[in-house]
Amino acid sequence: PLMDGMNVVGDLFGAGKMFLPQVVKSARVMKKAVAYLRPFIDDPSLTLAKGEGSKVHNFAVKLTKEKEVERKRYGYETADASMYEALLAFAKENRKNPTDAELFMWKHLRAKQLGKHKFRRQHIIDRYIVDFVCLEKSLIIEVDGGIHQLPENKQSDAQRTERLNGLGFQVLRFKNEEVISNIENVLQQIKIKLKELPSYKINKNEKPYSPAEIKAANTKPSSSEKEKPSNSSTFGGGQVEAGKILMATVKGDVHDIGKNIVGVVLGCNNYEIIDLGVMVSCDKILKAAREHNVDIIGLSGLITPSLDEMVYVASEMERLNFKIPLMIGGATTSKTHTAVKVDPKYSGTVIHVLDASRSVAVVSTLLNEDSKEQFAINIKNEYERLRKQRGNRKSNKKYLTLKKARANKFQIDWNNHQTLKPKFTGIKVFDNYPLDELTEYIDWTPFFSSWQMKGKYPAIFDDVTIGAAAKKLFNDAQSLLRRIIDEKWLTAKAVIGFFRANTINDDDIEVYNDKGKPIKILHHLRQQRQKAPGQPNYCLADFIAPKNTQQEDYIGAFAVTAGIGIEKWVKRFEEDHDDYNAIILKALADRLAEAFAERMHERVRKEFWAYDINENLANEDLVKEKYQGIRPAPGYPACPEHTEKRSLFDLLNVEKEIGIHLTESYAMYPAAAVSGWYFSNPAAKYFGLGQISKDQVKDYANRKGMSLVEAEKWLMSSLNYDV
Ligand code: B12
Repeated sequence: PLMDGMNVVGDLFGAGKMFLPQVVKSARVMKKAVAYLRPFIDDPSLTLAKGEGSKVHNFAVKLTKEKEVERKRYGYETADASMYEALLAFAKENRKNPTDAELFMWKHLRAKQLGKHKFRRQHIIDRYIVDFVCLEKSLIIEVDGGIHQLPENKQSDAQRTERLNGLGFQVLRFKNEEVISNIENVLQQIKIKLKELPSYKINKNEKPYSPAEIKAANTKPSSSEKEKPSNSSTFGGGQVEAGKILMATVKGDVHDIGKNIVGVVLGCNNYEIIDLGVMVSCDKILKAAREHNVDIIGLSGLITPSLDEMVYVASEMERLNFKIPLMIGGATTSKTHTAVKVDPKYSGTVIHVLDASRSVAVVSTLLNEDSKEQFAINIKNEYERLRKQRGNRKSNKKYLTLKKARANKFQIDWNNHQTLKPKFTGIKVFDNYPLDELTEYIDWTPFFSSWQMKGKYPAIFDDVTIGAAAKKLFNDAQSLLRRIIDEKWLTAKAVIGFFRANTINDDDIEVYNDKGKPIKILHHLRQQRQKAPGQPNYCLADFIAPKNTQQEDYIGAFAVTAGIGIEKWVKRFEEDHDDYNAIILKALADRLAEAFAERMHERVRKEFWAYDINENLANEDLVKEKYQGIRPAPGYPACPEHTEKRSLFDLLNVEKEIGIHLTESYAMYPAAAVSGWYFSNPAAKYFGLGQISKDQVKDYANRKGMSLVEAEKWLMSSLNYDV
């Protein structure tokens, strides 16, 4: 019953009737219960007195008896007895919060308006909650939102319909838009169906009837029932049998919120998750996959360098003769990259999965004996098509040569510009920054997107569909944030620095010590897309005075973290099977790190560089970047090349001063960390580099003393050509 409960949760999520935070929260209850019962399940010798059977057995017998009593008391005629309790709360919730289309439909079905037939809404049948049902006619009406149009959800809907058909119900499905815009036609179709179907009179005084009895009472079996007998194990995300999935964040990458969310969602659908954590080498992944005999490998990655590592894992899987499917996910991954770079390396199935809500349907199809072969062929074909399309693409984008792009650089009139010296040069360390000061700088919108809840904070609370769930999540996050601060769970540290600097060779920034001796060269990249007349081709170096202007200019740098000490608390939550709070904690640490970067930048503008001492912006304006100057971070669109973090870390002595480390892929550990540059010039603005041509990549490789191949590897996501 516990796993069934998890399946219900997974199913409601799949059907778009439950949101991610509720899923993860429910999984916590289930996981704790499973952990509690595990010793009894694993060891049947844990028995009561002789002859009484195992504790588990007795528990189960008692439960069944209680359920029998309840069954009579509640009279939940159509529900699976073991699931009724678990589903009731959701059914009530759904009734309270109908979608616009459901509400509209209900207006037309309620109070026996349609041919005097009684309809119920959000009714439990077997292990499902159906939108509307006329029990007398065994007719179910489902009103589907956009999520049902996804191929993977269409499949689980089909399985659900098959199951309900198997129980003797006919199912009519309508799209939200059809209901709203063409209700007459919808009602007409329902009327026709009602006429066709025989009646089964329900007598309130009869003993409660089971789904099987309903089925028997129907004279006309459904077409799918004739073809296939119902199979009760198809419940829960639609899988025929659950499997084992290995999940890992690849070598050099530290992010795991997305991976963990996917793990919980799959866990709710009966899959066993072998989670290897973060920064996992290919060797370790493949060894564990063999040891645990897993059915699928799932890789996660957040930054560009991880893409290459995924390609490597795929080629190693091929070399070592693996056959199991490989799933690719994470912020920086894409269907195109998976099709073009990863898929050709592995003859087994490779599939990109966009988010947690799609993962269940993908996994269930990949493992379903009936569907997996065809699905694998379809995916291979689709990716082949994508590769061809990409090969044939005739881009109408025009690129300038690097020389021409440089000639069209952004010009600042340096003769009429007075650069401003910061209040100090060199570095300044903030060892234990008060977290309380950071809370008002938190941008909450990304916190909700981590949980797949789209909408801007605070307007998200008014959203008719997700508002209530968002508010609950927010309240839970606020309570945890209070504890983090009061009980000093996390330590925030920062180091900032200002250095004399001038632009050299158009695109590089030379950094000097106080005596004017060059100590570092920062390498930047220039936009190469042909721009509309009058529009420059930007490079960050344009915002620093060129050396030949004789102007003494400055650049700033920062590295902040709010994640020091987090491991202990995450571990505690995880040991307590509490993914919900573990994920909230990590997401809060990320929010605090970003808030810290925001607050530090504000202090830089007002205090440390002091070029805008009178600035007075609300948090909203800060989020909208209404301030003077910018703080681009290596990896972000203006400077997408991650290895430049090495120079930044050297200048600020980050490792030693505040303990943030760079991995081999230039990810920062602790994960809740941000680092970047400060430009103070009023003309400095954020921009996206866009794609660049080979002439620039060659030039960049030269300037950095890298091979072309290496430069192409680091710049993979920014190339306008295939390698
Ligand atoms: C929040 C955020 C942060 C936070 C926290 C990041 C984190 N913990 O994940 C902070 C502020 C700390 C941060 C820092 C940085 N960030 Co950031 N960040 C983001 C942002 C806005 C959202 C990422 C996120 O948390 N999403 C929510 C989670 C739940 O989604 P997810 O991880 O993608 O997972 C979902 C799916 O991808 C999928 N999935 C994930 N894994 C798997 C695995 C499998 C098997 C399957 C099936 C599915 C699956 O399901 C998940 C749930 O639905 C993205 C932009 C974006 N819109 O994605 C940039 C982004 C990821 N960051 C970026 C960068 C560059 C950085 C920094 C390097 C900047 C810097 N110099 O400081 C640092 C690096 C930090 C470090 N430790 O190294 C870039 C990466 C670009 C690139 N190509 O490399 C992005 C894309 C922004 C951008 N547009 O440039 N970042």
